[in-house]
Amino acid sequence: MLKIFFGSGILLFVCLNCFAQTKKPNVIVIYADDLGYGDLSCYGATKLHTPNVDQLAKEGIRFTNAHATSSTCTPSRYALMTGQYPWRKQGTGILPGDAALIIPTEKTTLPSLFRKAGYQTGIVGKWHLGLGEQVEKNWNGEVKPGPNETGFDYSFIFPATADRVPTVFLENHNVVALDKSDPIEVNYKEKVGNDPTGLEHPELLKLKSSPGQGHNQTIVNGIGRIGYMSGGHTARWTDEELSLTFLTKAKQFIRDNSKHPFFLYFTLTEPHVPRMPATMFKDKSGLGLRGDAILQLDWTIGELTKQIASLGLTGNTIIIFTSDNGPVLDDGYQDGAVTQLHGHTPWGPFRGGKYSIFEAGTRIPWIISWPGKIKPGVSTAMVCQVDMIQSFAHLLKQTIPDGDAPDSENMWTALTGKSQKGRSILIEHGNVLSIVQNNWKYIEPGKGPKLFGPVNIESGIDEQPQLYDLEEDPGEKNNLAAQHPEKVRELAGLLQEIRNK
Ligand code: NG6
Ligand code: CA
Repeated sequence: MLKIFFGSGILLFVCLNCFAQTKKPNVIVIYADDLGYGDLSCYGATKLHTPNVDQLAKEGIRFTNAHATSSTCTPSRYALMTGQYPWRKQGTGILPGDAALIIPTEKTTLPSLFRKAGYQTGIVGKWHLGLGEQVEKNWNGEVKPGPNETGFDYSFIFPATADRVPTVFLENHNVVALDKSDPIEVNYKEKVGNDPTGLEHPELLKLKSSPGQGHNQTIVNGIGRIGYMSGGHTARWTDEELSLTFLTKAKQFIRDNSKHPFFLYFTLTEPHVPRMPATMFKDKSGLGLRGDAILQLDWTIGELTKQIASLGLTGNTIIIFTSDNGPVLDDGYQDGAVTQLHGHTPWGPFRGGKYSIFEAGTRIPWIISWPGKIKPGVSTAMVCQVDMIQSFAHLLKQTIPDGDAPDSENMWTALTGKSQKGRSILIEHGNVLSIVQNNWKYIEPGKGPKLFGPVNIESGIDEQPQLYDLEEDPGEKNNLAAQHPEKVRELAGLLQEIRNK
């Protein structure tokens, strides 16, 4: 009797074990907005402490040569979703809040790949890839196509950036908490409705707009925005609650799908402008509202991981934490980011920042954790967000049809730390392109300002070719183009070849 009992117990154990082995892992991609390489203490920040993200890094792999495709948001997000370099496609630059959807609905996307593999897919947070078929759209009915038509079963988003109208959430196809008797109208060309603008009424602003940057159109919650909007008063978000709203929805999605494999794309708004964190974070960092917003981001990660643990999902959940482009201090508001920097270096050891073709434009933090499955450590492999789609296709044993995700490479062995070898070639994208191979970086010549004045960031644009040895000179201080004309020719040729593919 006892024997039979033990025998079946072992069998049960073995079966359970098989089940656990074959269970598809949940995947959460956390995408910060404008968070720099040097903004986290696990990446060397000393003026700011980010214990929750640091914990992820401690349990996972921290990449030191990871990239967004581009030094701004929309193109990087386009690449992450589609596996195509954004500079191949017109109209993938920073979008206004009323733009039409730019993600093709008939091609493989990162979420549609997961969906095909049997996952529940959701996005919570910033979208910034356009909505609807055209600019002129009715925000008061179903707004589509959007995330739900590009692979997400569930979406809770805001359309563009926190500094652009409409300042509302959409859940699936509809604006949340909209009073139909107060319809929303959005216009990026001329003023609509009677709400005051920052230009006419600067005295109403609780966060001062920076001169010459254009954040002085419709005022919502005492903050001047880009673009004009009227109506939708009950639907307008409260900036201090933005992040908590996203966290709550993300946690809800995880809870609702805890018995089913899920893919969650959690796109945070921090530390993008306007930085207006919850009251409990204000003044916490000593570095102004930008630092406070990063502390809020870090707290959010802590809350999320706590919930995953409480649901018993830690060992079966892959978390990737990364950012869409490099850092910027004054991106339109006088919020203390410049005046209270106190020696903090958001760009880490790199040159440039958001908008720039220098390294700090696209070199971003990237952490992957999968407790029990991925051995913790640090990786110097060169990886790029455009590679997520092929890498996850590998994990999910899915094939991507020819022609889809054309620039994506399977980096799964690098991402899981089994190899230190990542991409051999990467194209970086600012106002011009650059190419990196074997630590050589060539920046193509271009025309434009050397300094993006209002944001005070070096553009990296030069009419002369630039060549840097990133191994010896990560700060891109010594242009070696004159010393190595053959390298310049070789990389310029290679860049041209890839561009014409
Ligand atoms: C810029 C905005 C900036 C920010 C950025 C988008 C001006 C002068 N500046 O055009 O404030 O909104 O677009 O940031 O309008 S991103 O991270 O979404 O790319
Ligand atoms: Ca961004």
